[in-house]
Amino acid sequence: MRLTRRKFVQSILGASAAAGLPAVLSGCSGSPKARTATPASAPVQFSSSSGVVFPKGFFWGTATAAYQIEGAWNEDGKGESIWDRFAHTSDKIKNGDTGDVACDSYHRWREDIALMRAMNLNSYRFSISWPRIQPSGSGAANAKGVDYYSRLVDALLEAHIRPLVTLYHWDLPQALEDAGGWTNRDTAARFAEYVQLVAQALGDRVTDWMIFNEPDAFVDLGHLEGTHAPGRKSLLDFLRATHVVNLAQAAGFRALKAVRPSARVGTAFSMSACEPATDSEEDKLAAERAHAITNIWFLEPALRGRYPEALTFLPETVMRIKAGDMEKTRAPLDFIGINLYYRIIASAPGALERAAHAQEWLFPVKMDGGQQGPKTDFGWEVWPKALYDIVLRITREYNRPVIEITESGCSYNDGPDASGAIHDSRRVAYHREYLAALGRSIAEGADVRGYHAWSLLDNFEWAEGFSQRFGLAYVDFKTQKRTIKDSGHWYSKVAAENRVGPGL
Ligand code: IFM
Repeated sequence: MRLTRRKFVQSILGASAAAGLPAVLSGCSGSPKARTATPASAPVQFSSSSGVVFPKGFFWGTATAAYQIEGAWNEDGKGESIWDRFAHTSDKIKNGDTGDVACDSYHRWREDIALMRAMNLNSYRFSISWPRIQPSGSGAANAKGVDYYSRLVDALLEAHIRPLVTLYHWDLPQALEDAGGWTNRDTAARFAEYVQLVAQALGDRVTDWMIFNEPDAFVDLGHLEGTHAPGRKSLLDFLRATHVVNLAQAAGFRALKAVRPSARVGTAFSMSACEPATDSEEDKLAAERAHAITNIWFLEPALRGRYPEALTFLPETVMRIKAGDMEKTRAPLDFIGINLYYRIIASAPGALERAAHAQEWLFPVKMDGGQQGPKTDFGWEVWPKALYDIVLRITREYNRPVIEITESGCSYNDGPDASGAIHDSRRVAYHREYLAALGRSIAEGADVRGYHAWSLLDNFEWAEGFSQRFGLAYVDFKTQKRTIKDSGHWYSKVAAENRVGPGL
């Protein structure tokens, strides 16, 4: 996810250009962690010393995803997903980890709600596993799967926690992948049918929905880089899946609204502020192209019925765009979900690189991570200003939409000390500084309604298995014991007081 266009760029510029892109940029694709001697704590870019108060009714939440926490991979009639298949294939996931049990939240969801209550949270973003509802991707709903989510929703509402439901967080039914997956146009129709079933089952209680989580990530990592399920490595598949997913996003939107016209529907887009490496015109153009491919590749089709202007050279026939399709990709989202972790530094490739690949289809941009801020244990730069920049850019360019921060967080692998406490002060600093940056963007006019820390629990981090801990609560994966970390205790005060700043 994010910074994941490495292979796309590589395919176009060729291997020599891509050699300039450090592996660490492939984010959750399982890249090596570059621990550097940068400062240990989050940089203070926006002072919170006088206090940053959030708007009344602000949503304080955490986010999770079904495959990353539920486990119970083959219980109660659930079908196989592409992630089950991928994780069960050798050498795909670090240490051979799988999501078969994960955090066992399928059985321990009551404990997880208790954690959120203890943290004073009023919003919970979780995803629904499509193959739990439709084991083979079509046909009638599996009653036991529906019951699980129905009970979860009821218990959340009873705890005064808003359910914010993601309809697809990467676990496609394997049967649909066998029929071509996201490169097959029919998958968009199957997806709309699934959305309709879920809306009928939960729409009387769930009011806020997200169609997709990070479409750019699952399309890129799963179809071009091959580091995520279903593990394809093809530029053609990447382009074709892009278009089918854009059609599915709008088809899902319409299906939901048809069942529940008053539902509020968005998508969680992964975004990064894209900065030019220098002031040169070439690097500025590269930054615009990086923005187009990273941030609005799935947003422009929804809101404006087109692919981003900076990428107008895309071949329609290769993407299998049919006449009238771009009208079909339109979905007037009620809000924009932003998942943001870091920034991108974009630059134009040198003349030599360009000359060497002049015959290729040119997409001249190199993307690197910033190097000034401290790094998380995943090797991602901590750069709060990225959140401020992207929130204000989206606010300016999309007519001040309603925004929710649907994810932000950091992986630090601090474990319990002798007394069992987890002192993850770097995570506290991360969220404090990102929230201060967010507060400033709100003060400057952005309409931001909520912030969801990734994640409630340490969980299955895709190709990284259990090696990257993002949770506000620590999970002992042997016993499944949950312990709220210092960051979770801190976040509970932030949520209760609706502010960061002095003493917080
Ligand atoms: O764990 C992922 C999540 O599934 C999607 N957004 C980023 C997180 C951290 O990599």
